Amino acid sequence: MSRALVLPMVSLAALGVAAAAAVSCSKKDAAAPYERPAECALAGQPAAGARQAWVAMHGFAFSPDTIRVAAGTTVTWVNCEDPNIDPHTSTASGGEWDSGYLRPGEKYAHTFAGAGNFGYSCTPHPFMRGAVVVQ
Ligand SMILES: [Cu+2]
Repeated sequence: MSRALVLPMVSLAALGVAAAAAVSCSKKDAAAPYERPAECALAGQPAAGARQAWVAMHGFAFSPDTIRVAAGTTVTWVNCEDPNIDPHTSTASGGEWDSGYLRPGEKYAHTFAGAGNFGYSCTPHPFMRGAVVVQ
């Protein structure tokens, strides 16, 4: 924390100002260090028989962009971007699910009960496209 923020923190009102400043400041000044979710390392095609799968949102892309799962699998999207990157969504083209905005570090899970080929994209970045193939 910078020296300039120490004095205003003596009053509760100034604490609120300091908190607001922390939200918008750069990584090195953030109060708590950002930790990339552990699930980012799990993104990929699930092993046979798995009922959990993870898709990373990273570099303005879904990884893997097409994931193949068995019916009954829960797919979790996790935003693995650096903390200063805009939020992403996982939004089904057919309306089956919509994560809403996921900030870096946030997750959204959807369970696929039946077979199908489900395309999806990121609402604010329509060039981010993916598919879940449920067999
Ligand atoms: Cu996006």
